Amino acid sequence: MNRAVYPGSFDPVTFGHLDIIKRAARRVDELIVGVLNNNAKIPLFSVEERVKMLEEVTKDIENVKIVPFYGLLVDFLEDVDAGMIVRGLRAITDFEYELQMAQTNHRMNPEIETIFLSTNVEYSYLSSSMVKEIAEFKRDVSPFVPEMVAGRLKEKIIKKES
Ligand code: COD
Repeated sequence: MNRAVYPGSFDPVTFGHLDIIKRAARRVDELIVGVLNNNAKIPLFSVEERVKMLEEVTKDIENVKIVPFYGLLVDFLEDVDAGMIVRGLRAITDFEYELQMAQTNHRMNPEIETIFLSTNVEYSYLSSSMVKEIAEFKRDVSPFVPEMVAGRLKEKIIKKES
């Protein structure tokens, strides 16, 4: 089976992520969206919340599975028996980090390849951190994230402030 992993923080999932998920899923038998659960980064949403949101927004794509992971990405790929990592490239600013990650992962396991999908121009400026900042200042985030995610962001910000 041609199985790939699209890993990320997805804190929260945006239209940019969703576009990469849909396009990657069309090219593999199974796409596993790996949701990072490492302690180093303190996310706004818990891993359970991020997984749930991803499950909801991908429910109509049959060959997509959402799985949380902890530790090294290469170990996760071995656990789920996948040989390919999918990443999205937005701009030159992504490139250095992405190349370093791809080469490190390949060095750790030469059987693993990373493929890059270029961002859809419509979403090239979009990042989860910007969406969170916009939401914190109570502006509308519906152009950037699915409606359900916009609702969860609103709830989360209200909870944080109370
Ligand atoms: N358009 C297209 N692609 C996009 C967009 C957009 N608007 N926004 C984001 N993306 C892409 C990103 O470029 C990335 O490819 C992916 O979507 C996920 O993005 P994020 O920001 O949610 O996830 P990251 O970049 O924080 O994920 C980092 C990992 C979790 C993959 C990384 O930290 C990791 O592998 N950690 C595990 C520990 C490990 O193995 N470390 C060694 C690695 S060398």
